[in-house]
Amino acid sequence: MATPWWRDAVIYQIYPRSFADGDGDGIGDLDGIRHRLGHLADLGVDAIWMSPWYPSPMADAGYDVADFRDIDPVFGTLAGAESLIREAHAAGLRMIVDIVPNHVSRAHPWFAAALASPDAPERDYFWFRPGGDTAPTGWRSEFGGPAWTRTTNPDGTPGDWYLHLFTPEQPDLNWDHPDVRAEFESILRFWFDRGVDGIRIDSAALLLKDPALPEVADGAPHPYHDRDGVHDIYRAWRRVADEYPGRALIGEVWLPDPERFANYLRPDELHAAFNFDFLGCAWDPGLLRECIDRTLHVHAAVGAPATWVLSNHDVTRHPTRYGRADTTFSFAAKREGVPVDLELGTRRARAATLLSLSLPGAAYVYQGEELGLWEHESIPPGLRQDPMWARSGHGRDGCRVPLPWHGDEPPFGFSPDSAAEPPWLPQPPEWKGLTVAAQRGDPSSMLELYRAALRVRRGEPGLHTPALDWLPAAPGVLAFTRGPGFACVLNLSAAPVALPDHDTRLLASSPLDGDLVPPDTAVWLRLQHR
Ligand code: TEU
Repeated sequence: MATPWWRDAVIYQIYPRSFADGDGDGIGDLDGIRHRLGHLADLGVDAIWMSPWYPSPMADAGYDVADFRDIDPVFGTLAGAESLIREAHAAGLRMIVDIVPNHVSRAHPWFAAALASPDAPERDYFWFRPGGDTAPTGWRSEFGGPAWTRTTNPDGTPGDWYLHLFTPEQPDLNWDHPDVRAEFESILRFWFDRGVDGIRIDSAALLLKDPALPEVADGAPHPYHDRDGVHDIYRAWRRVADEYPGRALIGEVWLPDPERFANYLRPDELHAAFNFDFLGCAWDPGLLRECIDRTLHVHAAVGAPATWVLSNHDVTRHPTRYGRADTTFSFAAKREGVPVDLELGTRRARAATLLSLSLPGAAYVYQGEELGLWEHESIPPGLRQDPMWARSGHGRDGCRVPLPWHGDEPPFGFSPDSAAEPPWLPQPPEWKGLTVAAQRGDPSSMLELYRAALRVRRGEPGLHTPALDWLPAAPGVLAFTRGPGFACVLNLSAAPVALPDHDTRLLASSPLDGDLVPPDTAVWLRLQHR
């Protein structure tokens, strides 16, 4: 039996606003992606995860969806998306679309109808509650600030409150309502019928709320995080996905408890989920080893593939994280302007690439990661777009800056030369040396490291099995085999270490010093057949 693709694919995340701009309005679009599909095929990834491309007022960069069955005109058309799916398939790339079930946009017809009259039946699709001058609960938005907003009735009088765990422009849906469940199963079929290979499920653990609306209290079941009933929803989604052979459901599940996380990956629920435990882990040998072992143990318990992710459109890019004293990531601790050694961070990012691409399971590449892009933290306040920044003082714009393709100055080929508008977020001029054109063919570049690693991974049988065996190693060194002939050695110590016996060096994240592996360097080896 061939291993299902989603068990060990390398999935490239496209953030459509920032990948490539085809029509010169400064915002990425489907034509831009179409023209750059060759970059992905050449890179050697297996699939694309497309962040939301649906009609949206863009209050949260598309994660505020007004219509799940169409494409926002700033990106293109539905017909354009359908042909892009076909073109991606023709290029050997699977396509994963992003579904946002926890909330919709204020512009969604359901919410517009709900606001039109206090007695509108659509109100039951949301969490409207009467209330005096105080909100129904003290719940906080994930972006900071209150999670409730009071409406104004058509006659101008203060109206009911409605719940939004993110921005007020993203009212939460009431997943206790059968129409809501039916609607999303129909949306899944809509995209599966158009050939998509997978669905990324946004904020998957937030869908159900305790109808009694209790306050969040320690020791008590959380009123809207990871409620047991959410699993009935994903069992139903799995039944839909199973109607379409070879499709996968991939959850965005931010949950610190590994066992509760694994519940989402039981055989009759989601196929996979993002491993934020690994993403947030410190660049530390002991902690990384524990994280890897914990990940493999938790996933094996439910028969799900592990996944390895270093960056995405919500977190500080890892070359920046790894260049700081605190190399971990959490939304709570996220800060800008903390001193960073980018040379060190990039060196560690190169080693982390070889680590994540040689661990058992699937791996993710966030656009720009293959270029070694770092977090742009000096975007002028006036140009900031992220609602999280507006509500909490720390935002995500810095990891969402349009990609540099070629040239010596912004817009670095992100837009056609005739572009009428600058990129929607400013690119740092220092990215001059990080363009695709500048890196292509340069053996020392991050791009060529990714291309080489993905080429080796594709052809290395050991990397397509669940096997991983730790090798004895010096303090501060992680070393493991994947099958009989392949090993990865990662030196996280402060001193060079000797390579274990081996037959061939396949790839190193940074130049070796003879037979010594310098600090913050990973090496892939072919072992002598034992
Ligand atoms: O992000 C979810 C997110 O931001 C997490 O903080 C989550 O809210 C929390 O940990 C609860 O589990 C997703 C998207 O990736 C992000 O871009 C969107 O802004 C957000 O959902 C709202 O759709």
